[in-house]
Amino acid sequence: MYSITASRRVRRTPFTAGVEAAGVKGYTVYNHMLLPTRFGHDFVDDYHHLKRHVQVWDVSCERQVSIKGPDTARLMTMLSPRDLSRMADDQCYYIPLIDRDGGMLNDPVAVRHDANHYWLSLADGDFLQYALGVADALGLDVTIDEPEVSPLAVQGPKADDLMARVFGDAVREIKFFRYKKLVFEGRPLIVARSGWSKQGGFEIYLDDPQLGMPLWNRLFAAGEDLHVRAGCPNLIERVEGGLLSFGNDMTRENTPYEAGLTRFVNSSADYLGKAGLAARPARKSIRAIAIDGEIPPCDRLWHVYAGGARVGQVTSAAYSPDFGVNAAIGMVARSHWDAGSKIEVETQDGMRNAVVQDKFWI
Ligand code: THG
Repeated sequence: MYSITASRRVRRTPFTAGVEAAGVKGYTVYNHMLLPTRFGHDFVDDYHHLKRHVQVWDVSCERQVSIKGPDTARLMTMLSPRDLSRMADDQCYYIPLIDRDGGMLNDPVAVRHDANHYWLSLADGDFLQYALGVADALGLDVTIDEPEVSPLAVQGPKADDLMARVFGDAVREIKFFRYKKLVFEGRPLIVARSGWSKQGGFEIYLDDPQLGMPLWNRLFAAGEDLHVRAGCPNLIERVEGGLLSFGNDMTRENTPYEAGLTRFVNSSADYLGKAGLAARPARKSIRAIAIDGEIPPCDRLWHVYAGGARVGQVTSAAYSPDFGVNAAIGMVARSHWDAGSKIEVETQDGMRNAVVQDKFWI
């Protein structure tokens, strides 16, 4: 296999030294930054550990786009089809961001500091440039930049116990997609109950790179008896949970409806993509798919067929040990999107029979 070469352009993070000392086995690049993909001897090893214990994830690549200033609310309202009008100052929202045709540009977690300051915790993509363009075209009074903020996720069933040892019992009171500012070495940090797994846990938004390794080391020292390990978003677990990967499972080609994010399209405002989106009723949609037989790594788009005609695609797939099935995320045309529909998936190792599911596994 090959390795990834870091550089100024493929950025290291405040935790990279810890990640390397923990024996990282694979990296990908996300928002021009290193993102670990594996620590154990295979994905299954990382998967079982995540579901049983607690892991610390360097997700610094979830870069923040900070939008600040008197016109922040106006810009946020223009960019997303999600109703932000009732969002509280300690709240996080998962929001689709769309272009004028309703095509998805990103699906960040929005973190609200106050009415005039948000962070968009981005998925892979250069959304900052689009936001700048919109703000300048509309003459909005906002400052848009990428602050020195690096999220560190603590995920797994023992996440509450580990976090309480480092940040105090206050962490236990944080509700889902809410945050508290909790002090580490004299510095208040945003600690949210969120993260890209279904195992529960937190994300710490570290805004001082100097504290990166002290925070990393403290979590590992505090969690020895909890079997804490370095980890990373796990392909198997996130496919079981139906957590979407922007750029893989949906792209600008797709609307939020097609991406299965209809519940986050509820703004009554005249956001930029409103008319475009209304003109594009979903003819295909995200589905959980169970694939028969043995499957190779899903490192490319797999076409989906029925009766010889193309009816969709599979974009993420992995064997799930807990459910004893090849779990997959795909997009399927209306004609075959009902649960129980039989389809065929073309992998690089050949055609496989598959069945559309009514829901994801967790
Ligand atoms: N946390 C933070 N930033 C992120 C991610 C994250 N940026 C990149 C990427 N992940 C953005 N994409 C997602 C996708 C799904 C979720 C969060 C970010 C998610 N979804 C939950 C679900 O679908 O069950 C909950 C959604 C809800 O109900 O609000 O968590 O993980 N900081």
